[in-house]
Amino acid sequence: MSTLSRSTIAQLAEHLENAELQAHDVKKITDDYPDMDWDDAYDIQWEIRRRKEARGNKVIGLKMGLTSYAKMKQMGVENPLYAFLVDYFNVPDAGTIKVSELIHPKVEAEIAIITNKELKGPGCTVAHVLGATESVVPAVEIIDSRYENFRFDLKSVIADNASSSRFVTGGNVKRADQVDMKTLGVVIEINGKVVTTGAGAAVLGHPAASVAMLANMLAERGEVIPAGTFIMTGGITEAVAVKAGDSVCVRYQDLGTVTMSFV
Ligand code: 0L1
Ligand code: MG
Repeated sequence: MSTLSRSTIAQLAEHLENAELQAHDVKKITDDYPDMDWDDAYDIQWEIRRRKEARGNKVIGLKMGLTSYAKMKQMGVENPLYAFLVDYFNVPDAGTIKVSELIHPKVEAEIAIITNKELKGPGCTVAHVLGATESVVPAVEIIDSRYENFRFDLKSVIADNASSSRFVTGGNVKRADQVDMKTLGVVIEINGKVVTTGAGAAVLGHPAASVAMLANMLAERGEVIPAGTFIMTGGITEAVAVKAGDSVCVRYQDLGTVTMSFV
């Protein structure tokens, strides 16, 4: 049940997308719309997606965010959220990312999967996800909340496409039966120094649980995860702020490394 009118949804989508495209921050939208509900928040996100597709951008994947209990606590939110990824978010491995195109980027190490069967909720489980996983891919997300100082609540950040801005994949892609996503370790190094480490279990106990949650959340809007979808399952580590001049190398147990430079 939405509370905002179609025109307010469209206006807020334009406002947040402009902040992303012009790399400037804004106040969290619930300050002006305190009564907006969860449907409104996702309606704004879906409207941003529609705007990008209408402009010719391709949706190339989905993501879950705020999937670690530590991060939910850190950001003061109660639940994970989902968002979409479009073509221009993708940066090749060893590529460069211009900080002038972003507001206040942070990097987080993630495990992504590519599905080979449709996943449909409600009732989607870890077992269904593992049975539908074609491959496991190391991925690094660059998040960039459009909100001042990353200060937001869950509804505002859902509307802002979960702070999505860039992502990099690389390393070695493996089949689901070749890796244990739960114990898989990662190390983030910035300028050659280890800044944080983690294991896949930080993501809702198992990264596949995050994908199951995604299927179950999408079911509430009558949507499915189509076969062949690339899905980033959520940060294993805390998100680490980066600046121009930083070189990031994320080492994944069994999956190689993903690197990028900020200029
Ligand atoms: O991918 C994510 O976990 C993004 C969550 C959005 C919250 C944030 O910007 O930290
Ligand atoms: Mg993320």
